[in-house]
Amino acid sequence: MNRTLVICKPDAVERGLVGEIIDRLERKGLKLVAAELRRIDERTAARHYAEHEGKPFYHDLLDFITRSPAMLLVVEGPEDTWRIVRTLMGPTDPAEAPPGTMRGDLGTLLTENLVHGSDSAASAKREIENFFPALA
Ligand code: 3AN
Repeated sequence: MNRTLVICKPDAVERGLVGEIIDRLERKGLKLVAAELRRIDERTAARHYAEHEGKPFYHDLLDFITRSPAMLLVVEGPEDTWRIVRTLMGPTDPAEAPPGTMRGDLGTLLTENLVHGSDSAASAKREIENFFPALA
């Protein structure tokens, strides 16, 4: 089996969409192996978004992801589960996300796009270690 990290971001928790997001993951056939509502601390957020350090939106991104609790999930499925989750999420920009995807159905803003999913097997491993060291 194969695992990936999903974050229902603060906007999803604030809007009451966590159930909807988990429902879609579960109906697809993925299994929850960890779930925690947690306000992400600055250091964990900085490690998570290290690839964006120096970009113009970096500080807003950290402020957003740490502003209120997020629902952190580890989900399990077949090979390349990260790819299955990314397909369910849709593209980063909700304006380009097709209907049927989480971002296409539920969001309008690039800066508050509801969910994060690891973008490779290597990212999944690193991100699970960052948020759930006991699972690594
Ligand atoms: P994804 O969340 O699809 O993996 P990333 O990792 O490229 O996308 O971007 C992480 C987050 O950074 C996005 N969810 C978005 O909120 C923000 N972001 C990415 N690109 C931009 C941009 N050009 N302007 C503002 N925010 C951005």
